[in-house]
Order: sequence, then C-alpha cells, then structure tokens
Amino acid sequence: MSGLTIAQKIIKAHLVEGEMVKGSPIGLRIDQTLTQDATGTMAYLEFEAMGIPRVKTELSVAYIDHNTLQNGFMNADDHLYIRTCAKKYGLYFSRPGNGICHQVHLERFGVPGKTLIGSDSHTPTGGGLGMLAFGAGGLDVAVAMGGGAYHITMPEMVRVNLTGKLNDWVSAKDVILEVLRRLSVKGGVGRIIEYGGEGVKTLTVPERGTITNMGAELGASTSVFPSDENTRLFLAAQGREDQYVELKADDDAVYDLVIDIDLSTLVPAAACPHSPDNVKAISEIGAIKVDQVCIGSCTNSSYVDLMKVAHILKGKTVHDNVSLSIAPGSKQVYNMLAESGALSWMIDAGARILESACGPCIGMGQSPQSAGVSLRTFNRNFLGRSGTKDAQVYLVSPETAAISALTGVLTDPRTIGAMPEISMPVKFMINDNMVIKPASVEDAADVEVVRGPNIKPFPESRPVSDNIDCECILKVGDNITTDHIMPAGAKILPYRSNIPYLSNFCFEVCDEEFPSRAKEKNGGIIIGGENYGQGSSREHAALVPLYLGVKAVIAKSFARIHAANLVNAGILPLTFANAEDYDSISLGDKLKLSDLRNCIKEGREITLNANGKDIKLVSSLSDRDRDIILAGGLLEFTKL
Ligand code: MIC
Ligand code: SF4
Repeated sequence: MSGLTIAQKIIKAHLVEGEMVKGSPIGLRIDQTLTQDATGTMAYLEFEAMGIPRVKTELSVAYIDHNTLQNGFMNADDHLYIRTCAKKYGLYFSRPGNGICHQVHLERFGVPGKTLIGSDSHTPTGGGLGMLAFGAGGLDVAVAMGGGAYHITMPEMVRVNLTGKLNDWVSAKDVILEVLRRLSVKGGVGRIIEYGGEGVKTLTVPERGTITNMGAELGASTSVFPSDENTRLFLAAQGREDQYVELKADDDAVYDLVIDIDLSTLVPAAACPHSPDNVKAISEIGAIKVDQVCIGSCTNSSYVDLMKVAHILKGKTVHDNVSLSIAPGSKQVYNMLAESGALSWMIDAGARILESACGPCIGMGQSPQSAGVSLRTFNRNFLGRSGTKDAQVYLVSPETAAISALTGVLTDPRTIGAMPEISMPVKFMINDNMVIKPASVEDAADVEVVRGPNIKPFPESRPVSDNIDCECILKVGDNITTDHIMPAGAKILPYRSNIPYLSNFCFEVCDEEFPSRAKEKNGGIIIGGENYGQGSSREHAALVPLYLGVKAVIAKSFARIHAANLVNAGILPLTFANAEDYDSISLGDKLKLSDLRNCIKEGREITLNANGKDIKLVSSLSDRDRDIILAGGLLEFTKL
C-alpha cells in the first residue's frame, strides 16, 4: 500500500463511516466547530431543535464578526441570543470586537491534525495550521456540535508543490491568485489541495492561512499545509507550543494531480472584476485610476500584513481621490498595531480605521461610488457584493493595496523601492479577555436563552412529493454564487433569522422579479449552469428558495457546500445527464418529474419532462442524502 497524504492521515484518524475511497461517502468525527453570527443564529436554532443539552465537541466557538453595524435592534438581538446559547450549551463566545472568526481561530484555538467545521466557507483558513477544516451549512455544524459525524464525499488529492522563495513585494495573496488563475473557481471541486515542497518552509502560518483561506474560491473541499517548524514557532508565539504536533505527507503519498509553482517566478497580481479567478499581473492591467482601497478581511489582516501596510503609509498621505479603509483582523492585531505606534502612522496617513470585523468584505458599509474602482485585500469580488452593483472590484495583496492608495492608481509595488523588513513576532500580545467561557454543566440549567423579536423560528421543510408538475421559474448561467441567490450587505444581513423578509431579495442581482414570480407560481424549478451555488456556506441560499416553494434545482454541476445545503433543506439538487439539454429549457417552460420518491428511494434514473420532451437527469445523492430528502430535510431526518 502506498503512503498517505496529510489530509488522508487526518481523515483516517477521524473516519467513523465509509471507506477512504475517492468519490465515496465518508463520515468524519469533528473535534472543533466554529460559527459566525450571520449563519450562527440559524445554526443555534437548529441545534436547539435537536434537543441536545450541551455540545459534544472538544471545542466549539461562537464568533460575532459579520453583523456588527447594529443599525436597529436586529443584530444586537442575534448577538444576545448567540451569547446566551453559548453560555448554556457549552461554547466559547468571542465577543464583537474580538475579531474575524478565521483570524482569531488561527491565533487562539486551531490545533494541527484536528478536524474543524465552521458555518462559514472560509473555515479552511485553519489548514494554514495543519487542520483539516471545512466550511459547512449551519445544520451540518449543529449536527457536529451534537456529536454527529460530518458527511462528505472522499475527495481527490491535489498537491501544489512549492519551490523557491517569493521575491520582495510578492506575497502569499499572489500565490493563491496564481493557483486560481491556473485552476479556476471550479478547479478545486471534489478535491483537497495540499501544499508541499521546499517552498513551504519560506511561508509563515498567517501566510499559509491566506492561501488556504482562498482555497474556498477554488471550490475545493479544503486546503492544508504541513505542520512543521514554522507551525511550532507560530504556536509558541501564541503561547500554545504544547499544542504542536508534526504533520507531513508520506514520501510515497499518491496525488491525483500535482501542480508545480516556483515562488520566485511569481509577480504581484490582481483578480479582476467579477471573479476571483480572473487573474492578471498588475503590470498587464496597467495604472487604472483607483477610487477606493479596503484592507482587511479573513484573508489578509494578520499582524505582518498590516505592519507592512503601516510602514508603506508612514509619513505619507492617502491620494486625494482615494478613500482607504483598514480593518485589523483581530483584537490581537489591533492591539499590537497600537502598541507599536503603527496604528498612528495609518491614522496620520488618512486611513479610515474600522473595527476588527468583516465590514466591507460582506458589504457592511464602505460601498464604493457608482462605477467606482475598488482595490480590496479580500477574497471575493462577485458582482454587487460590495453593495454597489456597477463597482469594479479588484482583489490584491496588502502591499499592492497600500501603495496604490498613495499613488491613486493601480501600482505594482515593485516599482516603489525597498520593501520594509517585517517578520512574524516571537511573541504575540495574548489577552483572551474578549472570549467568554461557557457555564459549567451544573450552572448551565440556570442560564436563560434570550430571544429578542428578531429571532424567528426555523422555517419548515417538507418531504419531497411523488410528482412535481410546475414551471421553470428561473434560468441562470454558469458560476452562480450564493451572493446571487441570497445577497448579503448592510440592508439585509440583519434579517438572517427572518426568512420571509429575506425572500424579497432572493436572486435580486439576476432577476428582480424572481421572488414575486415564485410566489405567484407557487414555487417551481430553477435551472442552473456549471458550479451552481459557489461561494459562501450560507444555508439561507437554500432556506429562502425553500420558503419560496422551489422544489428542485437542475444544474450542469453544483458547488459542494451549496449542494449539501439544498439536501439539508429538503430541496433536490439534480444534474443534467447531457449538459446540452440545459439549452432546451427556457423560463416559463412546463416541467414534470414523476414517480420521484420511488426513483430517489431506489436510486433510479430520474426523467424530466420539459414541454413534452424527456430529459435524463442524474442525482449524485449518497444513501444518506436520499434518506434526508425523503424525510424532508436534515432536521426531520435527525428526529427519525
Ligand atoms: C462570505 O464571505 O460570503 C460570508 C459572509 O462569510 C459567508 C457566510 C455568510 O453568508 O454568512 C461565507 O463565506 O460562508
Ligand atoms: Fe468575513 Fe469576508 Fe471572511 Fe466572509 S470572507 S468571513 S465576510 S471577512
């Protein structure tokens, strides 16, 4: 037998169901979970619906980082609900202000070799520390908190072999942009991306975190780095050296695909509008005029990232035409910037300093001007995500962002002069006073869970019917993101626990008429292209269509987390056996699915009758998925 990859080793140690055979369903024991507040309210409502008194994981953390504008009572209601749930059900609670979940988890909680699932698609950031970390829907996280396994399809293994060393002004962001350029936003689907080779030694844990974070944009199941001397140094600097374990792939590990990247050949790059894989060298794009620069997010807001930015800004002034905002990734980073004086350099240069939270990344403020060009150190530049539909968002490194903020045009940082020498500190400032501990088992009974008026009950799902006779109520193209299906942003994010209200905005970016049409037609079927549902883990992109009566989504292919969320909500994800059949269906066509329950039960082929023509469909549901769909969703299934 051949050796194992890092991911296979962690999977092997956590396998509770199935076999490690590529493409077959497996169940994993989950050591840690995380939630954030935009998906957390729903996850805790679901956890409560399961009736389990206390989480059964080694560690579960509830973060507040997305909805921090608190424009009205809604966000604050959610925060209080999550805080009291955490106290009662045995979770640590990271208070608003403590930072972005993935950055804080890397700093304070992540442990090499452990499994982690989080109700946020960028949970694979933990792979920078050698964790096997997956983004998942809230229901899957609720099940894991209750001690249940996490079910995925055993992925293919891809090795990205890094050699050489990054040149000055080229950064970790440019590495993952290169992987995205080569593999595209669908290139990681069904795969785990594992980094190896001599070049790995030149990257610190936060740099590795930038790379694994944006593995989400590849559609990958997750990404992972070895746990090595740099991991030990990072954990030691966080006062957690005792949690270090070495982790590496066997020399004879077998990969399905190997990609070679010589770090010394990379150049500063940007992902151009409106997709993270639309990557070009800065020199190729040219000196376009910039209106806004936003630095932060779970991708690029570590201490070293922001110290570099501070050094670039020191003694200078942000260009007259540019608005620069900076959001440090965590309280630790913020505090260290303040202590060192670097925060003062940023303020002095004219940066607008935001709190440690997701902020502009999820459209919570700082929307650009009409048709504005915005450079962002974030991970997603989907159409409309910034809150301005015609904005042109480019994803860049912190170095490129900071220098361009000064020049007012997109600028290749290599043209500026010597790079500031900043290295990872030997000791980070450690103070976990913004993390509230759970109540003891004895005291938990006395903790009251507070449900303000923004906390609405979980929407009801329904078992799939035998015959579906309806219309095509929407037809969309390739790479539809969950930001298209269920947009976020300051106006609607506060209503994440109010599905009826959210439904008014479903598919707003593609077709404003969709919600009213869906209601008028009493639901129906959505037709999608390739990679339907890429991006975020928000289960609202399934729960809201469920509320609007969507019975099935038929697409050329699906993104992993969204397909799981559809099944969990009791909506059938089906694919065309022949992709060209997609072309023969139009909006308003009559669609029929017959003898559906039996077909699902027996794993038989499903035939769609579209305007009288028979079209073959494939359902790549596992046995467990079938049972969930037949039961009417995961919550109903867990009650069986
Ligand atoms: C995102 O980056 O799109 C989000 C907001 O963090 C989402 C989660 C959500 O929609 O609440 C994600 O990535 O999963
Ligand atoms: Fe927050 Fe943006 Fe990261 Fe999502 S991608 S967790 S919104 S910082």
